[in-house]
Amino acid sequence: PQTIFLKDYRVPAFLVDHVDLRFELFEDGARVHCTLAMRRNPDSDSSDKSLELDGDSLTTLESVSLDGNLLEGSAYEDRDDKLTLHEVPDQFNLGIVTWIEPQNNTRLEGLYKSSGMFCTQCEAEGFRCITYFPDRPDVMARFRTRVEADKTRYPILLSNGNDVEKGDLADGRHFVTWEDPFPKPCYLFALVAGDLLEKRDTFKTMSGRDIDLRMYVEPRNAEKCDHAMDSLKRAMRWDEEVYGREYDLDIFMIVAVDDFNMGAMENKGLNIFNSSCVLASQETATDMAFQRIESIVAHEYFHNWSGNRVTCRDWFQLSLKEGFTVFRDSCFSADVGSPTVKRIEDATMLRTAQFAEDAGPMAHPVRPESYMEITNFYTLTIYEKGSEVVGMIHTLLGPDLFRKGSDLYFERHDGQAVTTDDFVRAMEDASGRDLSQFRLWYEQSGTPELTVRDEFDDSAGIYRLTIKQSIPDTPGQADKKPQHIPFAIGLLGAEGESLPLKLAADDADAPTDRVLELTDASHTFEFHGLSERPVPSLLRGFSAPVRVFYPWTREQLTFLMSHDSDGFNRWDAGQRLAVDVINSLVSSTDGNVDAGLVEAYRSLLADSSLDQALVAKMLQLPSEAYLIELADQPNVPAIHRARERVLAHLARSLRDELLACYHRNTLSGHYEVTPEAVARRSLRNTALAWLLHIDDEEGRTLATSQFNEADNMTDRMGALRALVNSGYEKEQEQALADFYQQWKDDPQVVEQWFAVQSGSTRTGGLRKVHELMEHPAFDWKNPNKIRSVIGVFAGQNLPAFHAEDGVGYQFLAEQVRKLDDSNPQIAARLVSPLTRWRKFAPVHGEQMKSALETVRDKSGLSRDVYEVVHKSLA
Ligand code: B3K
Ligand code: ZN
Repeated sequence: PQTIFLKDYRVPAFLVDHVDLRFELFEDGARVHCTLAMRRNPDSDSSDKSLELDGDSLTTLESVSLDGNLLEGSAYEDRDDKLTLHEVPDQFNLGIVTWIEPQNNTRLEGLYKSSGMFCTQCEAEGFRCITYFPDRPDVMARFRTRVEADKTRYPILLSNGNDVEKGDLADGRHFVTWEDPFPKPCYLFALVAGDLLEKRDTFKTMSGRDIDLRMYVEPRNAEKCDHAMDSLKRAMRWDEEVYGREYDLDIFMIVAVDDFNMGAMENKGLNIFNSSCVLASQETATDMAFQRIESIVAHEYFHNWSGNRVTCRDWFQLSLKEGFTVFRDSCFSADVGSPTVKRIEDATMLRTAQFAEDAGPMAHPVRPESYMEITNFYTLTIYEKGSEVVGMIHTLLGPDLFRKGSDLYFERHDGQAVTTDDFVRAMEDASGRDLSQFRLWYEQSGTPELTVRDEFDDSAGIYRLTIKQSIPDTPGQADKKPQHIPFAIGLLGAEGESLPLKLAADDADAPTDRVLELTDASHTFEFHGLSERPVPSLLRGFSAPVRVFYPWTREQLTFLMSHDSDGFNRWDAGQRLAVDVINSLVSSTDGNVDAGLVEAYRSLLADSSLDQALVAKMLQLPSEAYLIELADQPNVPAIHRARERVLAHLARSLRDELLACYHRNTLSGHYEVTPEAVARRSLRNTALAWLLHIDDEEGRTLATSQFNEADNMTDRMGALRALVNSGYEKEQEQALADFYQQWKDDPQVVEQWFAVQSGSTRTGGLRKVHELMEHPAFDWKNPNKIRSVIGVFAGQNLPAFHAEDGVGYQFLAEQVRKLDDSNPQIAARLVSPLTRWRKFAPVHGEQMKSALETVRDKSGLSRDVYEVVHKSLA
């Protein structure tokens, strides 16, 4: 496969002003009539007379016509996924008719079928699987789409924009024509045809326009739409209030489909969602799912401005829309929920998974320089680190200047396809700040490391903080320049009070919170007027996506855990303490669990005056994945055992407190997804999980009755998970069987049932995974099922995946080889745990590597998997 480079970007030679599409949908295929109004791009310096269009997996090219005249085969060439017309005028209408087979499309890109309905996924390069087209985001056109299909099977026919015409046709068929007034790149095109139930609502915009909100779902999901609809309305209001952005079409539609490669897609006016990311009822979805749905619905809606009205010039600029939109949805979730908890969740994800990506063979900058397959670059780096980068601009500018910057960005670039640099320039122009060094965040890959040292000058009352930064080498990048890093800090006095941060002796009203700006490899800051050595609170609120090294003592961490005024850092101190305690047990089998940790958790459990949402987070021990990420040559089974020992010791020592916590947090009244209720359910389920971890009899009774009586999925799943991870085999089997019996007709619940088993380190070994894959509900064509069985096994069941004999690795490689034939995009995602082979001790690393080699050696490997495997073995 070919590598595509950012430096080779050229403006398109031809533009498309208008696209006229007519789809004839049948059971054995679809005929696509496409007419493009094209003209030479005045900004292009190419003098080439020929025209080249992209195509992929198009079964038959039926005809090509120019300005209404059918072309002879000699006038064009149809080869290697390109359609080349040898000579075209400066302006013309091009007609293309293709025949495609959506019913055989297992890649789920372009037009395909999911549970009997037709649907599309065009980002990034799926439109070329529908017809020949200049498939690149900087070609923006107005679309008119006529969809024709059998009226009984497909009563609902949807596309982007407004429906302008509909009617009946011969043979029981009908049609609807849609017109989208906004020019858009073809990756935002969408079509849906099916027998779907329609749910309606309305939204009045800030200028008083009434928007028709419609959700389309399969009839069996009728009762699962309210949460998404409410989330949508909250997101629409929030975008008006916080960014001044109003919705622009008259209709906004959401469709749920079961077979979908990712979470959702922001097609103009017609968002398509993976069912699991949009459908929810209290009986079938957990609190976590409710929150995820709210944030994804908001994310896709926010794309209407950050992505659709202003889009990307090329796919290297992907983070322009994704980083910014993730930042927007994170702020939204923080505003409607608990800001500290949201920050903890985002930082956890970043530190566990994005830092790992940055340290692995696929490391790339937020704005990559090259790729083979763009689908492989929908990564945590583009999304989450990209969001952190926008967040740092927000921190550096402050909310008012940031808003001025975003206003300028939208005004300046509305209707354009632009670059991350255009975004940063708008922020600079609106604020007057120089972000030239800051731009390195887009260009350099790798996670910056900050080493912090301090000293206290008793006689002068000065506390000195020295911060050194360095960025590790990553593939293709060495000797990096220092970056511009906002480093938020505070200092605590002996009583836990926040001390003023006087950067000069005469700094009268010094704040107790400051953002230090690091720009050089080393900085020393002096804080004056201190009577004793303070305890530093570093990188408050996780103000930058960096690693911080400071020689904390356990006393300091315990102190910060109970006194830091920054909620995030309180949590972080607890995590660092737990990491330290667990790691000290990794190498020794007879060491004791630090009593300080037990006491710290005891006071967390006892103090009901604390923010319970924060306590719920603080009680979660660092995950195995995070411990592995922190370690050099991690010994996975040893890490697992050490963490389990700490958990068991905590559970035994705190049994009474856990039982009290369980009962104190039993909720009465109807189910609500407020931060408080979520926190209480989470605390209660954590307490239960800990009790079952040590096979506590009373815990078992509580778990079985909670399982049987729960009126919501959070509690039912909490009890099921606790049982599955306990030694109570009889109860666990009964619960699993009952659960399946009750929910076997609901795919979203069956996915959770799969995941709880394949992710369990107690019962979910490889044998269990094989058993689940034989289960009638498992489906190789459905990405959610693959993720919930195979993905969860390799990503969460770490001791089993990293089993000594290497069978976990071989198993994964085998599944990737198999999946590569039907769905390369999912196969390339699935292989990722193997790509970190260099991180592990040779006994494991070599086995992982040879598993990867078996994937590499498969004949006919897709471009997707090829890129990941070859880069990992290079
Ligand atoms: N933009 C889509 C992701 C498309 C992924 C294509 N492989 C969803 C989102 O980020 O909102
Ligand atoms: Zn997005």
